[in-house]
Amino acid sequence: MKIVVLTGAGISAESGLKTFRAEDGLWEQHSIEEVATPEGYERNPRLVREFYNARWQQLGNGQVQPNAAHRALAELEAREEIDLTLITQNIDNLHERAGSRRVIHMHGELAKARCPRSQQVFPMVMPFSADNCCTCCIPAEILRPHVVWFGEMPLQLNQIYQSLSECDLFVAIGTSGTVYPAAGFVDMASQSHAQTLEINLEPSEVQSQFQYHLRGKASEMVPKVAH
Ligand code: BJW
Repeated sequence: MKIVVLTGAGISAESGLKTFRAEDGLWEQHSIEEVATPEGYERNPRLVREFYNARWQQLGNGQVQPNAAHRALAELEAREEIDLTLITQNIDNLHERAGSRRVIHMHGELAKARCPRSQQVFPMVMPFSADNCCTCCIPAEILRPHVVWFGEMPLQLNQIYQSLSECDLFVAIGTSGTVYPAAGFVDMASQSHAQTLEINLEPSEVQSQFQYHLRGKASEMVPKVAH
């Protein structure tokens, strides 16, 4: 059975990471234009670096651990009869830390940095600063976070579209369905005659496009469905 799972910030919420659009979420303290666009980075790179450094610090402080939902997806991947494509919009590494081996990070990864000129990706030695430079260009460029901001192209889309066109089941977990192209995946999966299931605390913006819904916490719902 071919399953495509799309995860969003909600799956990491119970691990202690903030979602974006909750009342006390990441966007409450920052405007999207400030920290999630290439223009914002150009205007104030220091602020953007601080935003990602703070998130890195939180992730690495030992208190943030994968939860039961991350673990259930790792166990699902290990099952022989299941061909799982796990796509995450999250830049944290909680899926990998739970044991998932093949994760598509369509919006990038907090633990990596990228040369803005050559696009070469480097493992990041945190924190981000104006001193972190690439080794691929002369003169060396200041590395930017390896994340996908608004207006930029998400990563590994060809592979994602291929798996959506072939899947039997599409499951979205903990995502508000406000950001495209990810919010459009349910439509693509439906067109490929896949069954579709949304697991979320509240109805997402695209909930009407799903056949099945489970309302509740990912850490409770995902293990129930996956076992
Ligand atoms: C729980 C829970 C618990 C809580 N259990 N649930 C139409 C088509 C195509 C594109 C566009 C379009 N219209 C506009 C666009 C452009 C734009 C866009 O979508 N804008 C919207 C504002 C409308 N998109 C882009 O620019 C993208 N690029 C692009 O489109 O390129 C061109 C292209 C064209 C055509 C095809 C393909 C490409 C790029 C988008 C980049 C988004 N980047 C960010 C930042 C990443 C780095 C970082 O982390 O800092 O990605 S923004 C932010 O939003 C982040 C997230 O990945 C993303 C989605 O957020 P998510 O995960 O859904 O979080 P929340 O907070 O919104 O929701 C959490 C949910 O969990 C809630 O519903 C809770 O209820 C729930 N929850 N606790 C279960 N315990």
